[in-house]
Amino acid sequence: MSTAGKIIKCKAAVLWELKKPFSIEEVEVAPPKASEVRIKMVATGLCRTDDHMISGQLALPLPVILGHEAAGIVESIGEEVTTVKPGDKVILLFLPQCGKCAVCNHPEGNICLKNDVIVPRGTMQDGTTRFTCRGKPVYHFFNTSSFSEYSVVDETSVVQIDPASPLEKVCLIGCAFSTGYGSAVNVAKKTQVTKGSTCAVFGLGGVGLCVVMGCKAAGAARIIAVDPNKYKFAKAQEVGATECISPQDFKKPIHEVVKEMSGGGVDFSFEVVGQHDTIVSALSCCHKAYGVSVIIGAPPSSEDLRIDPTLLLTGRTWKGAIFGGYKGKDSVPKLVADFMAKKFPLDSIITHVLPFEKINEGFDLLRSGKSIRTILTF
Ligand code: PAD
Ligand code: ZN
Ligand code: ZN
Repeated sequence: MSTAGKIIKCKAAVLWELKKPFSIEEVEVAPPKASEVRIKMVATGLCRTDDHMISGQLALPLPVILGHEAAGIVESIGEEVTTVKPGDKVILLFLPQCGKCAVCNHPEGNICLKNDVIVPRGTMQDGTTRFTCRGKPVYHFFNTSSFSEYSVVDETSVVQIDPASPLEKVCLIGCAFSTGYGSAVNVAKKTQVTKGSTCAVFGLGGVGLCVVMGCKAAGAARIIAVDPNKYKFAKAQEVGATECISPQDFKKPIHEVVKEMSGGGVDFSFEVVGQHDTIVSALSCCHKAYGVSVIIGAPPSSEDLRIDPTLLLTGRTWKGAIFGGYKGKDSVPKLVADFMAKKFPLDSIITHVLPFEKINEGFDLLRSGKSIRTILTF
């Protein structure tokens, strides 16, 4: 490869300030260090988590290159890299799997201790960045930074996938699909949705719709979908929701409505919005004796949530999951294989495909509730 070992100049969407549009800039992308991989991006999805970063709901250092739901092709690798090689089709992993830490070595759990998600530093493992723009270092995001034509990630944050897979679709396995689907079928055995159960899903964005798919795949008999934006209902029904309701259509609190609909409380509930009120509603609407509620939406950081402990005392289980509980290096290639075997659809949640330069338009669509997932292609 002629670019290996050299700085690559390319276009990236840089966020200089919170709550401002991205500016498309020329950036310099340094070659990968020993345990790193440089990737030519092919497709990236726009996720609400990126938007939480833009709005400041989650904290991170600036200027930054966001983006974490992506697929691309390996351009070059550092000398210690063994699991991918130039030319491989890959998915980026916003949750790494180092294979060495206590979490990676435990059968449950996926928050590898090498992650840059819980308290983002915005750097590579060695504390430095590979991006420069206008002479200034630019921070990484979740060790993925896919809103750039080229990005450098640690080897633990990338995995090879089937060379036949369509990258502009399977990029969704890098976040929305795995997060939503895995939350239903995989988030620890105890909370796995059971056959014939009743589920409630709060929030029908790209992630919430994949929770609906997961509930259906696990054999749920009823899936009650909740969202104030009724535009989302048709898609929810298409992927398996049996009833769709808007909180705005009822005078009483939505958890009371769901409890009544399910004869005392649902077996499983999922919060896929990222707000405190919906986190509490989701917990409250699951059955007081055996209900399980899973938090998926990313709530505002460093704010306390108050709940009545009686909600748990009576027997409810309250859980959370990032990336659907999947260990990325192990699971993502299998999920891509399942997609190739037509075990689940991804087309249903892709409503828009735009060229990378139209990234600000893509986020406007997300914020106005007019899109489910927008894919940017490079
Ligand atoms: P999205 O914005 O596409 O979807 C959110 C949906 O919630 C929209 O359809 C809204 O209309 C709906 N909504 C808003 N208010 C309410 C309400 N009061 N009741 C019910 N629904 C409501 O986002 P997304 O699907 O990309 O992401 C959803 C959340 O999940 C978001 O907080 C994101 O940061 C988080 C997320 N978490 C993980 C993880 O690993 N845990 C991964 C990806 C995204
Ligand atoms: Zn995401
Ligand atoms: Zn690890």
